[in-house]
Amino acid sequence: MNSDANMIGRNLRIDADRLWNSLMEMAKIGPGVAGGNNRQALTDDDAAARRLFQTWCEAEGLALQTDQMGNMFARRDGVDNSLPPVMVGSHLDTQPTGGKYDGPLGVLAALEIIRSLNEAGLKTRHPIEIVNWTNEEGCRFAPPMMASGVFAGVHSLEWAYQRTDATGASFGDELKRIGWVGDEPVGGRPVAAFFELHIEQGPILEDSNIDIGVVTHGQGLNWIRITLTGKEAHTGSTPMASRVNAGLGMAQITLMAHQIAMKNAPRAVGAVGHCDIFPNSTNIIPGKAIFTVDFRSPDPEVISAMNAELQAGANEIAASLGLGIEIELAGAFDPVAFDQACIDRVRGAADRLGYSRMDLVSGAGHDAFWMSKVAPTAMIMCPCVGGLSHNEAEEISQDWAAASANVLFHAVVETAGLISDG
Ligand code: HGY
Ligand code: MN
Ligand code: MN
Repeated sequence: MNSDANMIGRNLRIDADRLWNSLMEMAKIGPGVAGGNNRQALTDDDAAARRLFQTWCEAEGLALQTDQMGNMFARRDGVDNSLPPVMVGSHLDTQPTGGKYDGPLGVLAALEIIRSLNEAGLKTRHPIEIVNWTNEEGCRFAPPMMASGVFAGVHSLEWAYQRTDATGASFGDELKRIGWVGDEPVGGRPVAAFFELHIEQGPILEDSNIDIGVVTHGQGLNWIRITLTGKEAHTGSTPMASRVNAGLGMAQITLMAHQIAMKNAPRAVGAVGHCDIFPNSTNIIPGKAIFTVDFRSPDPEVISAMNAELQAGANEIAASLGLGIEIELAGAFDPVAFDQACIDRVRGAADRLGYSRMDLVSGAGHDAFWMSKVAPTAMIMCPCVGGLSHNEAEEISQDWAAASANVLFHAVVETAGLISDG
């Protein structure tokens, strides 16, 4: 920030109560059954959340544009609109048993920045765009961070439209059904920088009693989807030796995936979170099992070695049980290193505001991972209670939300260039 702007910038703070109230208001849409949220991508609840976000943006005089993946861009003009925008945002879709803050904190803190700039009557040199990325979670339509992936040129629009959920509904059809297919092309335009605020979703910040996570890197991921085909038969009258049990194969491969992750810990993690078994009847030997192994590591070589070991072991298990096997890479992204200049702005903002900070590697994937391919990008994290996330009991404190939103505020306006003449 220049010296005058620094005077103004130094006193910039968001309105903590207004941010918290917006978070609680958004959390009313797509409630879970235990205090969290079930607002999965492209459901009617996702559509309702989009409409509420649109209403709030329009109340701040922002111009809303939507692209063909349903990504929403709410724009506040700068003094020089020939300059590329500084983008700031996250996602509003949640897991089926998600929390209130995973995603919405990043979108609504961005909105709070605009509300605070409007209140202060301040302008920026660059335009600022708040972003709501479609389908970050990837739980209904794999892979995760799908729409930011199309924006960054990692996936094609056609490929994304063809992805289907467990019922066979396609992404493209569902986006049309909820009425959020925008006119704008996806990506392919200059972005000055992208910042994302997100809860840590792990225990490090809280255990260290640190306010701000300065995310320098993010670990990579492989989602390996396995389909096993056996033979449905009676669980009572079929001799053990002649069973072709897809459920047994899934259990053995799930255990093997865990053992591979344990062998590579702490440099890697792994689990099976998704599994469907058919016909899922107590007295029928499962004829089919579809499940997904989630492997992650900051080291891409570790991920590919784990993947190779899993595939070799899974084929052996399938052969020993007489099962058919198909293996698909349902999601993948490499480890990411964020932009040093953006990271330095986050560090400087935390120091200027007097918050404690520490560098972090993100365990979870985020839209910022793909945005780092097309723009200078950095992430800010705040602690979460017990490090818990992807659980309806996910919780943060209002102070954590306010502190991290203030750091985001300063990093964004420093990048956008605050104009001191208001
Ligand atoms: O899976 C992830 O890391 C993110 O929550 N989509
Ligand atoms: Mn998230
Ligand atoms: Mn999530």
